[in-house]
Amino acid sequence: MRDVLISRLIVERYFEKLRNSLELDVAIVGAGPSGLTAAYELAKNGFKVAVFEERNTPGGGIWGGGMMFNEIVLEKELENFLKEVEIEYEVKEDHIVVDSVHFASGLLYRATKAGAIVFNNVSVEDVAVQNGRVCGVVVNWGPTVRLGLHVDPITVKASFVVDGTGHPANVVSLLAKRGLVEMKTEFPMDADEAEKFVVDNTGEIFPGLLVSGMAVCAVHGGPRMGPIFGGMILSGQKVARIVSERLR
Ligand code: 48F
Repeated sequence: MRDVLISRLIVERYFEKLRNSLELDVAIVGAGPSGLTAAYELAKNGFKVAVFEERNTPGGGIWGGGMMFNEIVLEKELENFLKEVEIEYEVKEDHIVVDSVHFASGLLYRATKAGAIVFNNVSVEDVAVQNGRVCGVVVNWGPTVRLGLHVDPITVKASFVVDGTGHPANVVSLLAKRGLVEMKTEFPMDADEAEKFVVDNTGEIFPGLLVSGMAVCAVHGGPRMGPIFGGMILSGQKVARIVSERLR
């Protein structure tokens, strides 16, 4: 019966992938633009990296563009990056405009092709902390967490963890509610300020835990922004650079 062969192929490959990912250089939480960019850069440089995404569809806020008009805008300085990852774009009025479906799928393709493993439907519900340092992520099925089922999670070891969970900064908030870090709140919309703020404040917030993308604004009290994504890419690149230097 071929159905059983199909099941076996899936189960064997998935569990091999999972077993090989139980000890990572970097665990990235959230497959939004900053997390995927960081995953791409780190995997490209030979680090063992996995992205944990609680939803079925990795890509975070990219797909919907602005108010579901599925186009996004980036700063012109991102042209070289888009060329490198072979994403098609148009330059208009000194900005880059990209089809958001093309952008999300292109980024995902590049990150996974470089060797990053994306575990979708897997939620990070806690972090592991030992000797005052974050040393892994505590994971469970996304639907299990959403339904509040009483099922214990499993732990994945990582030399560094990146909170790329966007506006709620879900990983940092786990430490904030225990009083281990201080967390501010996101400020009202200001795209001019926000892009720079995100990049400037991307970095380590607690030993072993770094923050990238919109989570930076929630953690450090920066303004929100609309469907302009240059800051997300630059933040993902910066977090990858910091982690790479520390791992070397
Ligand atoms: O929000 P998101 O796209 O993160 P980002 O990289 O980019 C922000 C922009 O999309 C946009 C913006 C900038 O222009 O304002 O919002 O900062 O993606 C975050 C991803 O993290 C997942 C969530 O489902 C989303 O796909 N996520 C959130 N919490 C968890 C998680 C969790 N606890 N475990 C796993 N994934």
